[in-house]
Amino acid sequence: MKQFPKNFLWGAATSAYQVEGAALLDGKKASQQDVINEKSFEEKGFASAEIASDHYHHYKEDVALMAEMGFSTYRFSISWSRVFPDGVGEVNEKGIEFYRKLIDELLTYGIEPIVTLYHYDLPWALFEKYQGWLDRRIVADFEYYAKFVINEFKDKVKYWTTINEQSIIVQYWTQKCYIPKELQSQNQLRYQINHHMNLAHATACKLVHDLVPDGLVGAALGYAPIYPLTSKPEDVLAALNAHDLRNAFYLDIYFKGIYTESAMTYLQENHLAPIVEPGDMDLIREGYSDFLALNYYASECAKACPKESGKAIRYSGVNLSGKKGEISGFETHPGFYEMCKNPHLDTTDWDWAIDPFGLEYAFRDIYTRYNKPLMITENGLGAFDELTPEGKVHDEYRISYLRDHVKAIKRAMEKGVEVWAYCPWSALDLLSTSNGVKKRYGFIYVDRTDDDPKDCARIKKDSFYWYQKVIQSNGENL
Ligand code: BGP
Repeated sequence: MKQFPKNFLWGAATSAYQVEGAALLDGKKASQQDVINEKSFEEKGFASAEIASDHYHHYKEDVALMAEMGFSTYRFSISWSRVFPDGVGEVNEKGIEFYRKLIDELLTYGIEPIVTLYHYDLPWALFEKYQGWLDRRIVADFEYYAKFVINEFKDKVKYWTTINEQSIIVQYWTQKCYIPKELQSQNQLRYQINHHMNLAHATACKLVHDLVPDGLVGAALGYAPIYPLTSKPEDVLAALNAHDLRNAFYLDIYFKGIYTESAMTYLQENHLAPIVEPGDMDLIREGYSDFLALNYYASECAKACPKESGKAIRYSGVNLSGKKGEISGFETHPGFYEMCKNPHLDTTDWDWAIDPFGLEYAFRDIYTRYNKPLMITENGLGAFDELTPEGKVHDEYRISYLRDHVKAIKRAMEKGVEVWAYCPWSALDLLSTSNGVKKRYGFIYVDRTDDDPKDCARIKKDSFYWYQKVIQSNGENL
């Protein structure tokens, strides 16, 4: 079997609001995630982002644990409202200082930072000013923020990812963005937000190319390959339609600087297409990507949905309970496709299909279409972990999930796909975007519950020791 290259980057990922806590400390002001998660704490009992995993106070301990696992990289995001509490204007010295210390700590251990500029946490001040991503003015303010951060770390950070998971933001927009109630039925705005993000992404790519010596930049895309439910031609075509709107619609922007024709045509016919102004596509083309960072958890499945079905347009449902089968529905675009459950795959407790072959398939397919290097910036299994009275977490299910996905990467590499890094989600337990802290992903257990932050003590799970061996053997000992 092909070996992982010597300089392959092994690590894991987190995002600022999900792990840091200190939501209103040392000059940081609220982000939209502080507001969204406060509400979900009140309504659903999921932890808020106020303390999260308290990484802000535990970062030294956390980086030491990463080093103990053998990490050669760590993918994390910078909180915009920690650096610029009002989105623009005066920098918050204490805020930027936190990231200076974090990055220096990583570099001391020889851990290469992969920095994400934006992971769902828009400064609330910019929502109040002009409704954030709903308004084009956001692009200039994002540029202001990105330019500062890139300049600040240009000598220490080589790998940059711009915006996390535009595809997922379109699907789950009220979770990932604050959308006022009265606008929530206006689905065109999903694609308008996405268009503004395309402009912001391109702007950040240009900044990295201009400012960072040897800098490399790309988006971190939430990606699921889409299988047809059956081999009936209409289902196969539906899967292609779903691919075009859910995947190619982003990849074509990043690598070809165009909107996918079939997807755009569908959106135009249904009055969903974004307003594109003169010059926008030039900017998008200039802001090319060097690589694609892929967040891969699951594959998806689609079937035909005739226009005459009488169904309405709807977007992805979510499973809030953690009981298999309780997902609240599937994305439907009559006349184009309807997403559905894949009967051949087992799922997590939150109904995410477990499918290592899907990763191999995605890598092969993307590499053939775009021929750009790939990295994994998220991949993992959300589970109800149990802390035993002896203080252990036996997460064999997570080891098995990760092992199968590393094998899938290896198989893709054997077929020529260039892969730079593997950063599973997540380095340590953190606040889920949709299910509180009881849904855990980390190699390191964080001792807290949704309603009690306790002391957030760190405990090494069985997967911690497994991953340590994987890294030590450069992916040989699985
Ligand atoms: C991705 C996000 C992450 C992360 C992960 C798991 O979509 O980039 O922020 O949380 O999914 O999802 P969840 O937290 O909903 O389980």
